[in-house]
Amino acid sequence: MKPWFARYTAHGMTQSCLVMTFIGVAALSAMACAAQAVSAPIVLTGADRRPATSLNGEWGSIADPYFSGLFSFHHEEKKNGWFLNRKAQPDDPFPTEYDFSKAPKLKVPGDWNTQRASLLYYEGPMWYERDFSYAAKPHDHVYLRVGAANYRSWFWVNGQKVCEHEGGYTAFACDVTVALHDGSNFVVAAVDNTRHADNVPTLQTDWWNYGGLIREVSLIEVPETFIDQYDLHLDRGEGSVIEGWVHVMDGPPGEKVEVSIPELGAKATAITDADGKALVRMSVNGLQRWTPEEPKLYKVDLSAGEDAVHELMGFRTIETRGTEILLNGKPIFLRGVAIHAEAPYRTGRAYSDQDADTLLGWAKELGCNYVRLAHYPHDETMLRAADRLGLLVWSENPVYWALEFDNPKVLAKAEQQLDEEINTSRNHAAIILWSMANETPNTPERTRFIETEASHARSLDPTRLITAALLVRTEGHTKIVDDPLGQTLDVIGINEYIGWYEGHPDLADTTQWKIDFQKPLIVSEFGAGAKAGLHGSKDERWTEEYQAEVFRHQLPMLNKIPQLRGMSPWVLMDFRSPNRPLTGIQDEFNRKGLVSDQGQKKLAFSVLEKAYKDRTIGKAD
Ligand code: GCB
Repeated sequence: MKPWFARYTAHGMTQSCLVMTFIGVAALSAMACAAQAVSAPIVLTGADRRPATSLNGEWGSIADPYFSGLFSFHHEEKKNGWFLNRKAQPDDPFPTEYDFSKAPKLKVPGDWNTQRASLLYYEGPMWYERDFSYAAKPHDHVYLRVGAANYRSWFWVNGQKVCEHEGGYTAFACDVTVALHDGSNFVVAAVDNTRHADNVPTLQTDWWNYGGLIREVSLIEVPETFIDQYDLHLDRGEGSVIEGWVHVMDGPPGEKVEVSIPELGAKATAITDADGKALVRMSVNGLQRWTPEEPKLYKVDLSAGEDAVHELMGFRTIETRGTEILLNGKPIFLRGVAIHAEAPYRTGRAYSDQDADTLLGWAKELGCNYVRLAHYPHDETMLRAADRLGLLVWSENPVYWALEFDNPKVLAKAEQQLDEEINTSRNHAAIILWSMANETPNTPERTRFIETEASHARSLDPTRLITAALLVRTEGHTKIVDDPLGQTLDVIGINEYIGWYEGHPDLADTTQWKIDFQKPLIVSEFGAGAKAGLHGSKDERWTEEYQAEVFRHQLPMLNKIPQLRGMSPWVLMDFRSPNRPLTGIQDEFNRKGLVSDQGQKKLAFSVLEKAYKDRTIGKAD
């Protein structure tokens, strides 16, 4: 995501640029692109707190593996792309070959893979179209807000290109003001989930590459100058000051911004600077801090000129001291579980409040005060639910396994997604950790890449802790945590699979740990596969008994690590992954869930629940 001062950039390429990119024509004049540039998408903080016209529902859809809707190799002069009209027009020089109104429907939000059997494995471009009516209001700006579109997406309103976006798990908003008209309108989107080596994530992951408009889509109206982003948090130093900033888009400097928390009788005013940013400091008396036990949320009103946002926020501090993690100044142990954004009971991408409540409800039942939301930013419904339920959150950038770490374009993509993740969700009290990466190979290029990413994250948000899930080395019976990346992190995350990818569960009993960093350590993954309902001996892989046995040996081992400050076993619920083909057992699901995709709790669930509830794991807090 480009900063707000660089809205008009090559990021928003024109149709011709896009075609050229697609067919790989190198000799495209940069001038030609720039001349017709559309605005780059922006991040609208707290978009879900604004009144919106939902565009969720059924969209006409056409799978287009050759991207013919955009371009035909045989008819280079073809001008009538599928984005221009709802259906081929009579004056089209080519035969009528598409009609969105007759095309099969796809539900938005929702991945396409789990909506139609023939699309389960589909990877490629998909066209979407939907009609909507709009009553024009003079002076308003209108944004098309997309919760996430995996992986690349392009949008047209009434045939006019409005924006494009890369990155499958972050929200963005496209200015559609000039493309709209009074009355009937239509929006066309092309979403392409083709994997590429230089994408983030890259070619291989251990989750399903669910494609499509996977999160909510809506229209949001704002005044001509409006609040696009803000950050309000409790000052670490002084317990009774809320500080931060509010950014006003498209306004002249000197715009007055007001922030108030009526319940506390607190109010602050500030003036925007030349960049549109107003720094806020507000004394608060009698603030009840947000904690997992009492996740107190306050209504917070922000306003600037004619614009207003009504937030719901908690306030807490997070920091480290030596090997401790301090929440509100007090040491805390993170009793957690890792979660994919996989929909319970129906599979596919999770997107609804109900999905979030079910997943996080199971985490609460386990006795968790913390969740690792793996391996990409989850949607706002999860974060709102975590704020409400009192679950601390690890939020993750999809820098997963072996990216092209020596490719500056890949770094730019990772940073763009990080910008969008942080600017969308920085006001959630639940989030305490920004995770830069998962299980990346220890090479100098990788280390430089993630160091750059980490300093970027710190410059965007110095109030939270930076982490990453590292790989561990083994020498004999000793696990060694010495990845040089550890120097950059505030909290070390490590993944290990003793008893599953490595030896028998009792190998944990004799395992020693050598950790080269005097910092808090979170075991971000351990676990074992089990098919729900498959019972047998504790030595028989894939049985619930075997999985429970892995937990029984892991927990005492982990308890001996002096600087252990949390854990998030892998994983709360079984999830689809093409890496897991074992017929009759996996059937293309990663079966390391403590709960099956159909909600059956496995034996290991109660082993972990008991340890968390009896506080036999971790230091008491
Ligand atoms: C890992 C990965 C996770 C996989 C898991 C597994 O280390 O971080 O994405 O799903 O192992 O099940 O192998």
